[in-house]
Amino acid sequence: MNKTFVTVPRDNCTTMKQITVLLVALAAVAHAQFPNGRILEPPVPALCAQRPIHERYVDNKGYFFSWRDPALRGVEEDWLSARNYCRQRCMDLVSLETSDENEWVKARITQDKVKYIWTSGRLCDFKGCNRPDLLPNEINGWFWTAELQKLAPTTNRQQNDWSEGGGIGKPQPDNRELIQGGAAEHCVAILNNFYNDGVHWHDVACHHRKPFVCEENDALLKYVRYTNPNLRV
Ligand SMILES: [Ca+2]
Repeated sequence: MNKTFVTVPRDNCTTMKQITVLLVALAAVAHAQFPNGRILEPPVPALCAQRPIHERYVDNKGYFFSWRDPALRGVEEDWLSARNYCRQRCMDLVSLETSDENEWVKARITQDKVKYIWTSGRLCDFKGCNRPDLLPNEINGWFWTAELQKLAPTTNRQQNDWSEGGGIGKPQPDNRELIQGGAAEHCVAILNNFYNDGVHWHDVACHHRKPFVCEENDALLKYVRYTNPNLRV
């Protein structure tokens, strides 16, 4: 059965006003997330027009698997760089909002024998994340950044795909690296049986480098089509 991995229905924004609001919101999120000067990149129309699509899902949305691109074979990126690669091409890191989409992506990771990938999942850990519905943060603060869509609470194990194992034998998200004196694990990766725990979601420190999966982003595509009416995007 296809389960939904988010807490509220997907927002199908259709007007340019809404898209503009979304882009402004994304920019604000970027500013808040990356005080070290790195930014969330805007789409590049020429790159959007040439975006490479490896496969399409049942909803016809295009997906890009970084390891299948000859130029990116063996290349691993940190979470923000991976997002920016996608975003410059009117895509974003993959958001797994339903169990069907999750299984579809996981099948490709398994088939291609990829160790792990970045998704767009992230913990809301910046200004504005003290909203009551996001608390306690480690349970209710996870969201798909590409769609600004909240994940189900981590305690609802039927509505997510967090691994039941990990580096210290605890269910994910376990913030293991922080507990062991390192960085906080605030980004969501899919690990391919890395801890003999199957193919499931893990919280991982965002500075780690991994291959990644991009998914076409409706808001970015609409924005670029609207602002570049003569470009075939
Ligand atoms: Ca973890």
